[in-house]
Amino acid sequence: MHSHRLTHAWHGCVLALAAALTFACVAVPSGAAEASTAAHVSVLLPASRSQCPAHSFCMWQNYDWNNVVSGGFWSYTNGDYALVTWFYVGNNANDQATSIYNNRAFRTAIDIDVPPVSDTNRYCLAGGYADSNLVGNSWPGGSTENDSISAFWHSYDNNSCHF
Ligand SMILES: [Ca+2]
Ligand SMILES: [Ca+2]
Repeated sequence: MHSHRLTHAWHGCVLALAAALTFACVAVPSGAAEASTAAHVSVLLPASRSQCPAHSFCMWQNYDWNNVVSGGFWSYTNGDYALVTWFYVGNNANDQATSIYNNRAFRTAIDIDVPPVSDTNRYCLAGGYADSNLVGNSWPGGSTENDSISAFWHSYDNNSCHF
């Protein structure tokens, strides 16, 4: 499988570079060397919360807001959706999100179901809210939050979701 080999080759390259940088940091622990190393590390990890466009709610299939090697990334930008209305996250994103970032000044709600079947299993996230790993999180009803988000709702301010 050609693409499979490429993925492994890229992964190996990243690991080798990370190991080299770690060694450099330990071997030359001067302030200048540390600054240089930090800059290189940031280049090695381009995918992060910064991947989320302005005024958007974003979800990643993997933890740490990272889809460098694999995994989906989905963004829902303010203005593309009616406000205070539930929307399906889409077939690809449904029940997949493990890290999320509300890169909006306003609140965004999420729900376990679409359309929501009750008021129980939903959250109203504040503007700027971020969670790098939903594993271990639960909905108010007790079920696991990881790989379960199916709907989102854009509020029009940061006071509440105005359900
Ligand atoms: Ca996931
Ligand atoms: Ca769901």
